[in-house]
Amino acid sequence: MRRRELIKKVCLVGDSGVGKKTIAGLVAPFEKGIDKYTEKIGLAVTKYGLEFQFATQSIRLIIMIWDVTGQQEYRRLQRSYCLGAEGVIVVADASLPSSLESLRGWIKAVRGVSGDIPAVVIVNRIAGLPEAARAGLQRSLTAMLAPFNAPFFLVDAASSGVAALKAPFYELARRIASRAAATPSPGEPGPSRGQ
Ligand SMILES: Nc1nc2c(ncn2[C@@H]2O[C@H](COP(=O)(O)OP(=O)(O)OP(=O)(O)O)[C@@H](O)[C@H]2O)c(=O)[nH]1
Ligand SMILES: [Mg+2]
Repeated sequence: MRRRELIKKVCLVGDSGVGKKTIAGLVAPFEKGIDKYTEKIGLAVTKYGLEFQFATQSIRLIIMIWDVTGQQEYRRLQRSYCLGAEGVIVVADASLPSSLESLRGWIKAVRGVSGDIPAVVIVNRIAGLPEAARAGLQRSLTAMLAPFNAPFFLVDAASSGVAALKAPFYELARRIASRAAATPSPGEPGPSRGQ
């Protein structure tokens, strides 16, 4: 069994105020010093380690989550923040239709600089949605995101448990790890060549 340790950059994007910082904070609390940094330049990085087992290898994956603010004043920097990302999490707010309409644009913008990387979508603040509206939202997200091969997760930062908030991060990490399992990094021996 081959063991590998990989560090991958993940971008956390979405319109301003949709809950990116809140969700990232609940999933993996920021370190104090880094969080202060956020307020100044609109970026925080959270480290998150996971272990994946595949048929012929085990991968210890560390994802570095770059929380890229959605604020308009940073619009010009947002693409460059995502350079070199190997996964993207896009967040929207179920009570803000414009943030849902922005989802595709965010995926396209990040893939435009980082290539065809795995994407997952989080729709936050679903607590206030009546059952019928929730079903409608699920239908429209399914249709909207199918061309991007991006699964979506409905959550509520204020009332969902941490496990539900972690699910999209775990799913993205799983996709990144399985991609890495199939493609060796430069300098590493390929799976067919063994150790
Ligand atoms: N009631 C409620 N409030 C929420 C929820 N998620 C986030 N908030 C609040 O919404 C506000 C904005 O959340 P942030 O996490 O800062 O949003 P952001 O996406 O990081 O915003 P930018 O950095 O501007 O792009 C904060 O005051 C949060 O406390 C939620 O699920 N329910
Ligand atoms: Mg933020």
